[in-house]
Amino acid sequence: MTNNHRIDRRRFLAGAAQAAGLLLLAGCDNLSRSEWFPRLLGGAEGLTRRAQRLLTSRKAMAKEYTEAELSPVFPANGNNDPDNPDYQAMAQNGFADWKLQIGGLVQHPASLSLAELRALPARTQITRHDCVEGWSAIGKWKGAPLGMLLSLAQPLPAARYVVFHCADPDEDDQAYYESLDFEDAYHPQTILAYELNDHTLPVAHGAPIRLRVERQLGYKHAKYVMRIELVEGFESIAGGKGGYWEDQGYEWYAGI
Ligand SMILES: Nc1nc2c(c(=O)[nH]1)N[C@H]1C(S)=C(S)[C@@H](COP(=O)(O)O)O[C@H]1N2
Ligand SMILES: [Mo]
Repeated sequence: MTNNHRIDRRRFLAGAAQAAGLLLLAGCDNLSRSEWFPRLLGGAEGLTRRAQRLLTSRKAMAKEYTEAELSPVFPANGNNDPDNPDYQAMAQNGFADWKLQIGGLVQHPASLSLAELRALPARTQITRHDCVEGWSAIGKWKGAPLGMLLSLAQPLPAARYVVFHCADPDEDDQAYYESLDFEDAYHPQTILAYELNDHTLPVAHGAPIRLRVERQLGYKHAKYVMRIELVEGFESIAGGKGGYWEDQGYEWYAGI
């Protein structure tokens, strides 16, 4: 790691103390954006009723549940133990050497250890996970709000999507990846979770961190996130459709 990179990281972390304030700033961004939402909806000449519902519902919070409603068992699905020697070595070591990279179209690229992520203000939420394969489970997730990390990294004006690169390759060595637009990336319930049901996130569920994006289907919730990249478009990444399953024909916006 270059010295420059270290300095960047220190500056990045110094900002963490102001994270709550920055979150408010991010909120303001959303507010100013929400100024044109009502106008858009008010003069909805070109908009169908269905499109209006889509716009308004994307602002909504996903339902949250109580401890009493937690599923007795939360199934693990998809890859549950990445076939990747680098990942296996980090897991052996309790992810002490793991670092989350944040880069691409940002002012302040950063790399954060698990301890550093855990030191940031956290959000805890009990939500229902819905997999397209036909099962659901209610779990309690704790993690760092993605919006806060993005505010610290400061996306450049050209950035439009947040891409999550994962550790697990499939049989054809195709890496799992996912992407969100800023609407979902800055949503308060979008977090990088490092705990499930009050325990350190197990490998089967995406250790050391996995995305929770609560108003979308299971496959959007990238596990084993290694690197976050801000991009203008995702056409040039893998199959070009913005995600591992999207490249095989699934919807990019998998709203529930
Ligand atoms: N990296 C990675 N993320 C992934 C998957 C995967 O195979 N690899 N599967 C997805 C699917 S289809 C679902 S339903 C959820 C399952 O999360 P869980 O194992 O915690 O239940 O993870 C999603 N994220
Ligand atoms: Mo799924």
